[in-house]
Formats: sequence, structure tokens, C-alpha cells
Amino acid sequence: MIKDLLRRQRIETPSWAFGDSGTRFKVFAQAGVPRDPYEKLADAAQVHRFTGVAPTVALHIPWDRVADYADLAARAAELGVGIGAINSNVFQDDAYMLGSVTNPDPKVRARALDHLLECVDIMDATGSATLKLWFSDGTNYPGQDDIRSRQDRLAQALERVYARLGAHQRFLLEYKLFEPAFYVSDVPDWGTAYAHCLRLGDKAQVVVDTGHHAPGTNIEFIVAFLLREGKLGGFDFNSRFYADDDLMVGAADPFQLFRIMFEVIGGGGYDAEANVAFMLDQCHNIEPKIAGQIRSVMNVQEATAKALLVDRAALAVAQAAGDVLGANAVVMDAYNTDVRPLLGQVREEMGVDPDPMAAYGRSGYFERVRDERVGGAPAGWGA
Ligand code: LRH
Ligand code: MN
Ligand code: MN
Repeated sequence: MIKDLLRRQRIETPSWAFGDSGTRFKVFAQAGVPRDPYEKLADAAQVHRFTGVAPTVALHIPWDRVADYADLAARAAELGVGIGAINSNVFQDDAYMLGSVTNPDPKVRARALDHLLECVDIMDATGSATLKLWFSDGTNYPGQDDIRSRQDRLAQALERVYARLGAHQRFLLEYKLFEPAFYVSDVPDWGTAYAHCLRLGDKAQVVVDTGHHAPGTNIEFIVAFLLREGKLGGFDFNSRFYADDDLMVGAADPFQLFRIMFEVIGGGGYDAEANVAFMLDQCHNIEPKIAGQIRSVMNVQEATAKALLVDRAALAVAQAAGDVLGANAVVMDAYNTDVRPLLGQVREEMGVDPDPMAAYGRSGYFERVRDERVGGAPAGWGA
């Protein structure tokens, strides 16, 4: 039963994880990185090939701009993957210095809205069902702009995008405490995202990026709450030690990831009907990218396996009896189980190597693309 559940897990990789990335101090150039969106899909297909559970790839527009999106989707299908969420980008143009959809200038707001609607066109062309909206909008100084008016402008833009969605499409609104805005962020927390989505309807849900909270925030509470309200659309998984570090999920705090998955499963978020998207949103600034994605997928699988192992019946008994230590022991027993042999079996049953990292290393894929892609301009994050 647990093995069946693990077999049908789906984890989405982000196209931007395969390109060069960095901090504001330096973007390091790595050998063999993709030169265009097609090559990013080819790399993402390797992650799926060796894990068997990463069949979709999220795109970020305009980083992944191509002439023909239907053609890109067709190529993805040939490679054995599909197009996942379309991520909008209204944070990169000079015009957005004072905001995009919340900008005081109506011309800038119109430009931002055009981009968001274009992203829905790209969903139509690629068959994607999910639009992910993150706004870097906010202010740096008290008095810089009116907080309430900015909320009004945000609501107007969201209404327009919502109205454009097709019957099987949805948008996920992403919140982030700070950065790049340092005083007010216009969507700083789950409550703000939730309130905007609630007004709009079922096709608007919240996405939880695990790196977007204040230190110490209980993310699993947010997950439990949003699931209960039918408003948890998905995750941008990554891990952090300090701020929005975008490190590999499960690297900084595997226990937090387990606690999140425990709430997801308990709240029915692991059921297919719940349509909770498990997406990675990471950058591999100093480690190899494809291997970094494979490791990340495995980390999510390990946390999921441990969360599935929790003896829910024993837990319910302990909770009803007010047995604090007993209940906690049930959860910790599952967390402290080594699930790697179980996942090895699951992979063998799925027809993939029990050790995806080693199998990928042996495949020679990296050496091949490193040699083939010499001299091209990398297509990446911030491009
Ligand atoms: C913002 C964010 C958002 C963007 C991605 C590149 O910090 O998490 O999801 O689309 O980074
Ligand atoms: Mn994100
Ligand atoms: Mn982020």
C-alpha cells in the first residue's frame, strides 16, 4: 500500500534549475548547461528517467520564451516529459521598478497584465493547467505608496487573469515575506494570498514556497489550514538556512519537510483529486544541476515515505488518550525509520535503478552534454 502510494508520487522540476544561477554577487558558469529551453527539457527528462517520478517541467516566461510553444510541448512529449506550471515573470523589466500589477502607473500595470494573459495563452498552447503568479511588488520606504491602493490594483489584475482562465486551468498565488521589497511586500504571507484567492473562486489557490517565510514560521500549520479550506494548490519546494536560499529541498531541515508531508497526507493533500502540485523551485549555484535535481526528488520521496509510515491508528489512540509522549513517539518512530531500502524496492518495481544518483553518474549523460554544448550562451535564470 505504501509502495503503491510512493509509486504514484509526482514531483515537478523547474526549467530554471538547469541553467546557470547565482546570487547578486556572482552567477557561476557551469560546463554543459542548456543553451535553450529545449535543452533544459532534455536535462529535466534525465531527472525523470532516473527517478521515474518527475514527469513534468515548469517553465518560466520569458526565460523560456520560444517561437512555437506547441512545438516545445511536442518535443517535451518526445523526451518523455510534459509541460507543468507556467511561471509568470513581472519582476525583471526596468518598467517594474516600482511594481508590476500594483504599480501606481496604469501603463505599467497594463503591461504587466498583458504578460500574465500571455502566460495563459502559453498554457493553452502547451496544455499546461497551472499558472503560477509571484509578484515582487512592494515598497522600500514608509509613505512611498499607498498600501491599500496597491491591494486594490492587485485585486483588479487578479480578477482579469482569473476571468481569462479556461475550464481546466487554475492559478496559484505565491507569497513571500520580503525581497526584493524591503518594507511592504504586496503579497507577504499566506493570509493575504488566501484572502485574494477566496474572493475569486475555486480556480485560485495558494502556493507555499518553503523558503518564503520568517525564520521559525510553522509552515506545516499553514499547510494544514489551507488544505482544510481547499486552498492549497501546491508547493515550491526548496530549503533555506537564512532567507530565500533556494537550496536543495530537504537539505537544511529534513525534519521540517517530513512534518509538512505528514500534514499533506493527513489532510488528504496526497490524494490525486486534491491536485496539490509538488514542485521544486531551486537553484544549484555551486553543485551540478541535474544531479542536484535528482537528489532533491529523492529527498522529497524520503520525507514522503516517512510521513506515510506514521501509524495513524496508533497516533489517534494516543491523541484521544491525551498521551503526549506516546503520540509524539509514534510520529518520531516513522521519522527515524531508514526508508532508503523501501524506496530502492519501489524504484526496482517501477523499472528504474534503486540508486538514481549512481545510475545517472554511470550514464555518461553529463559528459556528453558537456562536450556537445561547448561555446553556446547558457540560457538561464536571470537571462
Ligand atoms: C520568488 C520565486 C518565485 C519565482 C522564482 C524564480 O522568490 O520563489 O517562485 O518564480 O523564485
Ligand atoms: Mn517560488
Ligand atoms: Mn523564492
